[in-house]
Amino acid sequence: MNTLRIAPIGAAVRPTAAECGDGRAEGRHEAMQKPVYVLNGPNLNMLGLREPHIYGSETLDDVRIMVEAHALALGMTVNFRQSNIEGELVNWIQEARSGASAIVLNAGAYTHTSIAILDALNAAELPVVEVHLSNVYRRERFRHRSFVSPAALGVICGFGPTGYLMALDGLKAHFGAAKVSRAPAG
Ligand code: DHK
Repeated sequence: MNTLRIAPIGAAVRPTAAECGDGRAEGRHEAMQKPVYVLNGPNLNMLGLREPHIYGSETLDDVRIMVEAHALALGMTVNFRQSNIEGELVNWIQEARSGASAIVLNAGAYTHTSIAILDALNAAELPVVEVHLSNVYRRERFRHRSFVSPAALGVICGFGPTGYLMALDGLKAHFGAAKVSRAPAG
């Protein structure tokens, strides 16, 4: 007979291979063992100083601390980085293909210009969540076009740093992390 094992929210319950039921589910679970790369593009190192009426008063370090704490609560790990250099972001996305389970990307202004980043994201073959602190659709027209969106599982904008946490929640749901699983009666 089987009993139902219910874990507290946030606690990681690891399904056995048999519990996974099929290879795809098992593969998804294994993928979650790797960190989520949280990548930030140009000028995001200026958060806190830069146009606070648009981007808020938190620094990028504040955002990193929030993201790391939220990931911990979800039973995930993150690798949080920022670069002003397009090629460095491309290199990190290439690295993520084997080193990450997913990518959360705020590509800053490269969102609106970079085919190189789009190509790298497509090559990475990972779930991608595009994040923007501001609601880009309430801003200039040139911010309405995104070269990241065609490669993204989802897009979050306008919620400030909370958007990064929402991205992790979305990935957690996407990977279907087991909160309820079956175990043999003891
Ligand atoms: C950040 C930027 O640096 C801008 O170039 C984007 C995005 C919007 C944000 O809202 O986080 O247009």
